[in-house]
Amino acid sequence: MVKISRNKSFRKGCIILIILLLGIYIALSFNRIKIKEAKYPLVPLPLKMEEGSGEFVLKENSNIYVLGKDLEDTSSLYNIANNLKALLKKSTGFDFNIYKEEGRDKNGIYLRTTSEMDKLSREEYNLKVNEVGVEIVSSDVEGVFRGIQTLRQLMPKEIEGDTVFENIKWKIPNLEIYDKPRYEYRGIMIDVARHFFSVEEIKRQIELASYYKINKLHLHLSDDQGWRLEIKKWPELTEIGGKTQVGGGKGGYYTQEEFIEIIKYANERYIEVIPEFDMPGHTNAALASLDFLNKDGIKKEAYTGVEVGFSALMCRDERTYSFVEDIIREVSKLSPSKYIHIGGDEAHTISKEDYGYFMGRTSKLVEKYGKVPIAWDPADISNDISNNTVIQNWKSTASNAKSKNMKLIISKAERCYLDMKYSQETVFGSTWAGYIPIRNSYEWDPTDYGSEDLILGVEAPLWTENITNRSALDYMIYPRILSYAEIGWSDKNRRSLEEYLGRLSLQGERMKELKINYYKDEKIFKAAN
Ligand code: TNX
Repeated sequence: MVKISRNKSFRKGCIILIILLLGIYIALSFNRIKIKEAKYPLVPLPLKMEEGSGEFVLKENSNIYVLGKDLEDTSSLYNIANNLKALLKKSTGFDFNIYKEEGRDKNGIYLRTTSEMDKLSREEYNLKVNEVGVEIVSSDVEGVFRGIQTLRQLMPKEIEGDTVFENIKWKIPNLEIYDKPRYEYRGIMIDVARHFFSVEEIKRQIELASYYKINKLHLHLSDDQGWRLEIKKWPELTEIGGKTQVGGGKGGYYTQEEFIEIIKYANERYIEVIPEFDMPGHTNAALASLDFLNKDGIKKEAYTGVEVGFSALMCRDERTYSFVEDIIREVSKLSPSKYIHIGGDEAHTISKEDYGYFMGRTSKLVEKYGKVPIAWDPADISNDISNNTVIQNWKSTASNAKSKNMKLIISKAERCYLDMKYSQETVFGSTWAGYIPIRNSYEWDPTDYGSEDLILGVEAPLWTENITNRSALDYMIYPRILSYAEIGWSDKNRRSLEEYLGRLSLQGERMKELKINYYKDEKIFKAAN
């Protein structure tokens, strides 16, 4: 008897143990990141790719050929060819000639635009590689530029280095790629208000982002802690508001000339710079610079903390609107972008009615100067806001925007905020929207948050309350921006985490050559460490 019951409880024990082990195994394998090895490091993933056999080898006697559908295109192609030549020279040591002539089946790289593709989108391109050479063709120079980034990623990783490598065969596999983006808006935002970043820092980020086909740079140019763009009509904004930042450092601002320099540099890389002035909240820097913006006519103290939501413009005072119009007038002249971002977030001390009224008037002022307004949610709750305003959706369900058929930029904090930590170990950033490890930055789709027809694209914002230098900027942006670049560009049905991580792991070697201080998640970047 005793023996039998012992046996029984032994068996019971075994079953419980097996169930327990199985549970642990399932839990572990669910959390384990699976990586499928990749052949090419292409990010974002192109729409179609057909591999051939053999390769083209770029040699000292190769050339670059450019031919546009008109003279203007030929000269723009010549400019991007010049940048390509400079890039190739650093690592190959070759000093290529650039010829403005047909380059089909000639030894080298042939860049061209054609009117036969006119009906296609500006960014759509074809890239062909055979034994003789490479050809990139598009309806627009912009598409050729996107194709060049693909070409760079097909070359040996050393091509991104800045010293000459002697013994490398500069080969490109024979293949054909046909590619175009899913969304027209694929952005990154840098908050230069909480901490200021120099023209050189911003240019570097532009250059790096363009490698991944990002096409918008949104600059958050004003907040409680700083005003960062010179406004000729109101020099106090930068003389006073430009001289602070979080923690009380020296701050800084862009002169109008410097701002134009950034725009030009970005445009040469087919990135549109979108200026934002955050209003009616997040305005302490303006309130500290100009007395007439204050109810009591007295300038506020400079603010260098990190609280949000306390400051406000007077929403029923005409002096506010003439000030807002001054800003919009000057900026619309300076900035070639289609858009002006007017903020609209966290105006916690303003009544819903006043807030709605402000967003209505300000959105229409933007339109008066020929621009399309962008505003953060909850600007869509305003009854008066122009329906052409694009809502940047970071927090709410944007249900008003959706019912009014307003376009959306998806920037959900829990998915897209580059200032969220990767994990508990991350030293910079914050956690209010949770941790965003690489997996979470990739495994989602914009249509989780709205219907495809309303979505203009994706943007990843980097808020800089505690991001103070280049190395921290790099660390928070890279490699997560590659996820957003791919989500914005590539076909939803062809994306999978496992496959992406294989390509990302190869990108680690490239980011190393590019001297990016990226977050080297050791589960993904074994080889590069
Ligand atoms: C919310 S996102 C803000 C910013 C902060 C950020 C910090 C948004 C429109 N407003 O003012 O910098 O959180 O993550």
